[in-house]
Amino acid sequence: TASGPISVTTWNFAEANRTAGELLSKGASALDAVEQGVRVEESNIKNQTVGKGGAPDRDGNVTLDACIMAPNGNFGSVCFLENIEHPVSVARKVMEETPHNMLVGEGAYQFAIKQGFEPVNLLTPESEANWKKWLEEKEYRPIINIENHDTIGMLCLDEKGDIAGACTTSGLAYKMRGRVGDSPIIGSGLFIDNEVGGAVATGLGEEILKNVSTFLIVELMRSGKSPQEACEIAMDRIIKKNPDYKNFQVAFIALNKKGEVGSFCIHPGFTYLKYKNSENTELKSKTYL
Ligand code: SD4
Repeated sequence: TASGPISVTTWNFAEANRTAGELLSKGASALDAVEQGVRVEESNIKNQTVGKGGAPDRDGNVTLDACIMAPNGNFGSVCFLENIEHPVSVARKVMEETPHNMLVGEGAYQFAIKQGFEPVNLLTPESEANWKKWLEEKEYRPIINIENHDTIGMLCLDEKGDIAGACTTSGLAYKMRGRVGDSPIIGSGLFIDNEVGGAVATGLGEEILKNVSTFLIVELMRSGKSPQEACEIAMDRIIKKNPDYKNFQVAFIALNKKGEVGSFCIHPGFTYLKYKNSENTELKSKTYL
């Protein structure tokens, strides 16, 4: 590609983005880079919104959602997956080793075990203690608190100019059992089109799902909008549809095939990372409020 390889990631997941960026500079494919990159956060037990250490649902079960999308338009996705540390890699296996593209719950778990993934306990003492504290009041409302919204979404453009993406999360803390958000849903949490670019979302999944936001962002880029303009127009849809927008956060990042990036969020506080030419730069998103 004219721009050279580039990796962009939601939030300040520096090690994840560097892992992907360094792989890309060594000639790795965008698909391998996004998978290896987001795996870093899936294993990071300090991150209470992804993988191991993720906050449980209100009954104390950690249930994970993830997807991965390839330059050829194929994708794999797992939802409501328990006791597996790397849902993104299970999602990739769903894409590559099955005739399907989504598996959920027990079926996804059994498939993972057959593929050689080890069962692990995802609930750490820290997230268990936080959940027990939550149980004292059991009050559920989506938390605007930006710290809660730290799903990892990553987009990579490789040396050949191909683009891929991945998104992985434990979803909203203390959600209902069985709840699935936008993150594993193609077109909502993540969308890639190798002719145009890609987009990922984080924040309140219910709002992102209603608007099929990342598909919209990619289609807007197809019709000539910059990644920044596309993110802003997609956010307008969310804001117009729900007058309660001050009470939730949504954030988008987008990358086009020229290597241009854009980002937009409702509440201040959302940052993202761009790795290019051996540099991992933290960027502040433009915000609506
Ligand atoms: C979800 N979008 O499950 C995710 C939540 C999120 O950091 O981004 N959390 O709705």
